[in-house]
Amino acid sequence: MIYNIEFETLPREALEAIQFRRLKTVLERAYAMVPFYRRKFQEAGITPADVKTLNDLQRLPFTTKKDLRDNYPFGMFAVPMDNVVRIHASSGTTGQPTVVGYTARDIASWSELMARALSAGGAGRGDIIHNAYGYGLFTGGLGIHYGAERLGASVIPISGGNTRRQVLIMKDFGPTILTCTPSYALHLAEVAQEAAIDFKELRFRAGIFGAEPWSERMREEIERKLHLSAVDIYGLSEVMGPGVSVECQEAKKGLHVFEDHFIPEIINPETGEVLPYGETGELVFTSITKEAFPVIRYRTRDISALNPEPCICGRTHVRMNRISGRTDDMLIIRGVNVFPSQIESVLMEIEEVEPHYQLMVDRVGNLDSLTVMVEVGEHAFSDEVRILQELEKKIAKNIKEFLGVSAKVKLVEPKTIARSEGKAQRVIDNRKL
Ligand code: DLL
Repeated sequence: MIYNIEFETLPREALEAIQFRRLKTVLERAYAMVPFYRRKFQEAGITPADVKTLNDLQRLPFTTKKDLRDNYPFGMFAVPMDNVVRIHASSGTTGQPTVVGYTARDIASWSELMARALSAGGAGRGDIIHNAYGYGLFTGGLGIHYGAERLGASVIPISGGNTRRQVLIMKDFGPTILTCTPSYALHLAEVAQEAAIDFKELRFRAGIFGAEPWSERMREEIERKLHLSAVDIYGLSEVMGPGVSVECQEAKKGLHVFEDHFIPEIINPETGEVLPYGETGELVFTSITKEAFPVIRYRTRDISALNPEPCICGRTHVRMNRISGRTDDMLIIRGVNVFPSQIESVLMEIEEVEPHYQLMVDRVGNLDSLTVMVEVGEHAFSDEVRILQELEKKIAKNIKEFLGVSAKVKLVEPKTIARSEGKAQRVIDNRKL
């Protein structure tokens, strides 16, 4: 169901008129209120008044994660602190977290966009949403929560962790929609099985999964194990949180970007050049409604492509492809570029292995080595050593064939790779230590 039929199905021309008007307002606010933006614009020799069409957006400078860090904690806020009603922060794997703020109106827009996203994922009034995204500084828990309430659904604010208890609550409360990271969804399936709870007998109809990369094969696996229909939801704290884009249940082919609130661009990460629709590159977002923390041409480092083709669901907003990696999670193994998602795709083709894996990169002498650790199913693990060794060889051969990189494959026992309650840690890069 389309939650906001008027805005989600706007014809392109009307949508662009709204985008332009909102863009002008946000540029003026950022220029007037945030010293960083004023300085950046002045260095580029441009003022908000010079932006006369949507295309002029391309003349504005980019904003990077480093810029946000340099202004830690509140330097990028565009409203006085007494208008800020909420603060979140992205954990970040290295260095300082990025701090973001929201006015009451920002929270209202975010709730609306999350209501749209949940609705696109199949939720509605009368649904019970089991929300296992973490509550706290992370935007996942509260973002989904406010959207669920706006939608008029019932939300169980279970947060992450205490997985045993979660599966009991699933059995007793009968939730119909599951929201969590895809890796946690698989973990829930495992723990349910241990507790002799069959997902087939639960009431789940749909799941709205995101916050970390996952593949099409991972979707199939989740749908099969959890007996629900899974869609992908994307977002990032700097731009808002979850609900920047989402797949629709009708097509499940690319994520609709809520373009009346965010303008997406794809750029060549090396040159900064804007790429046409269909080409793959780094996603860049400009927020055009946020008051407290506007971002202008924010470089996400996420890799995707934009697809303007009309969608069978009726939404007119452009779709982005599922994120295929990050410009900074690309591993360069002896000169070959490899994304963890590509390895995941190769692994998921192999029937005997489970969707739990970890990549370890080491440097021995001057040479990089990649070890792929992947779990095998209970059933396969009881096989003879010789059979397991052959399986390792087969996986290594496929990785070499599809990605051009040699990897050492290590099959590990079921349930030995650490499970995460939020985002899974897929790569351990010992080269940096
Ligand atoms: O992960 C917001 C979120 C919460 C999205 C719940 C979806 C559901 P951050 O912690 O700031 O925010 O992390 C943002 O996570 O730049 C991507 O690299 C990655 N990411 C988020 N969603 C997806 C997705 C939240 N669907 C960073 N597919 C982003 C792939 C994703 N990567």
